Amino acid sequence: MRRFPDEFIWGAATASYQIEGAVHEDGRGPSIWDVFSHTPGKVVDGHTGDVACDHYHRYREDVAIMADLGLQAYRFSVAWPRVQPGGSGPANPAGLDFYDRLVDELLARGIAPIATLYHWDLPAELDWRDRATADRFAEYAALVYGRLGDRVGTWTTLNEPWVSAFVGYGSGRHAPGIADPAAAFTAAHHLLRAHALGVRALRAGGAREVSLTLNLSPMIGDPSVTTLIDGLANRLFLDPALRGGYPEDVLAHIAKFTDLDEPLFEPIDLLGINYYTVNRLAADPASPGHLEYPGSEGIAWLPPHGEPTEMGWEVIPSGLYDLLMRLTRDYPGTPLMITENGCAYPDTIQNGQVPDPARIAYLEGHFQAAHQAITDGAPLRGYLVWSLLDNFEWARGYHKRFGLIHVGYDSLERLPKSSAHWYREVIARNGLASN
Ligand code: IFM
Repeated sequence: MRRFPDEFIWGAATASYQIEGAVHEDGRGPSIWDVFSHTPGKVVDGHTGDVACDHYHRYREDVAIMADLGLQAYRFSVAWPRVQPGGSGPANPAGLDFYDRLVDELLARGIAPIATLYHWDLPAELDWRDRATADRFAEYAALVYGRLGDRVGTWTTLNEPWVSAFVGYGSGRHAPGIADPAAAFTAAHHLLRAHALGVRALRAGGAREVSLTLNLSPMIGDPSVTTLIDGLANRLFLDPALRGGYPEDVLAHIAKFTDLDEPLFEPIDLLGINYYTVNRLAADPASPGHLEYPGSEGIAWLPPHGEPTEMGWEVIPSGLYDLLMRLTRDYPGTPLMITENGCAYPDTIQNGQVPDPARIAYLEGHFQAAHQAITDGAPLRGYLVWSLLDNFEWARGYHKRFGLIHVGYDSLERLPKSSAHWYREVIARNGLASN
C-alpha cells in the first residue's frame, strides 16, 4: 500500500477548445484553432472543435461525473475568444457567464477549480510574433480574474508555452501553422512576457496562488547532445519562471536565429508539470535535426523502448521520478503539481464497458513514481490526470483517446472507462493498493 500525504490533491484536466464546442455561441469569436482546423489538410480527417464533447452545454453532467469519481480538483482552461472576442476591448459577459456557471457547479460539488488562462486558443486576430499580444494577454487575465477571482484559488497563466511557440511557429504542425525558427523563438519570448504580465495582473487583483504549466521531458543520452535540447525544451521556460533569467547557453543559441528585446520575469507560487515521456537522443552527423528544436542538426531522436502508447510515446514512469527529483534539486523552493499525465489508447465499448487495462497500468506506474519522489523529498502537491474526457487531440483530431471517460462522438454519450472506476478507488483510499 502506498498512501499519499493527507492534503494531496487528486483531479483531472481538460482544455477549452478540446472539449467545449459551441464555437459560434453567445458571442464567441474565432480562435487560431478554428481557422487552422478548418484549413484543409491541417487536422487528420478534417476534424474540428466545432462540437467537440459539447461540454459547453453538458458541463453539469460532466461535473456530476467528476463528483462521482471523487475528484478534489478540476483543471479547465478559459477560451480567450469566448471571454474577449477579437482579443482586445471589453469582456463579453455571456462568455464569462459560462465559466461563472462552471465554477459555481464545481464548488457546489466540493471540487476545487484550477483555471488556466491560455491553452492555445488564441483569438484569431492576435499573433504571438507581436510583442503587444503579451499586453493584450494581461488585460484579458484581469478581465477573467475580475469575474472568477473570488472563487478560483489557483490560477495558471499559460499551458505549455513550448508547444505554442515551437509547434505553432517552428514546425507549423499546430495553429497558426508557421514554420520559421526565428518566429518560434520570438513567440516563446513573447509568451514568457505574457506570462510575467499575466502574473502581475493576477497579483494586482489579489490572486492567492499563481502558476505556470510547462511540458517537461527528461533527455536521455550523452550530454553533448542532451544539453542543447534540454535547454530548448525545459530550461528556456524553467529558468525565467523559477530563476528570473534566461539560461546563458540557450540565449547564445537563440542569438544565431534572432534578437530578443528586453525580457520580463515574475516569480510564481506553484509549477505545473505536464509529463508524458522522455526524449532519447544521440549524435548523428547525418540527422537533419528536428523542426521543433531549431539548430538541432546532427542530433537524432531514437525510437521509444518497449510498447509505446497510441501517440507513439514511450511509457517510462522513471522519467517522471527523475524529473520531479531534478526540479526539487535544481529549482528548490517552488511547490509542484502534476497538471497533466495520461495516455492515449484505442479504447472501445465492449458489452457496455470500456476496459482499458493499459491506461490503468500506465497511471499506476506513474502514481508509484510520484509517490517515490514525495518520499524522497519532492514538494508535490497534487496529480491531475489528462484527461477527464476523450477529446479533440489537436492535429490528430478525435482519433486519440486520452479520457478516463469515453465519449461517443456521434451520441456525445459519456461512459466511464475501467480506469475511471480504478481512479475512484485510488482517490478514496488516497493511495495505491500496490507497492
Ligand atoms: O492534449 C494535449 C494537451 O492539450 C496538452 N498536453 C498534452 C496533451 C496530449 O497531447
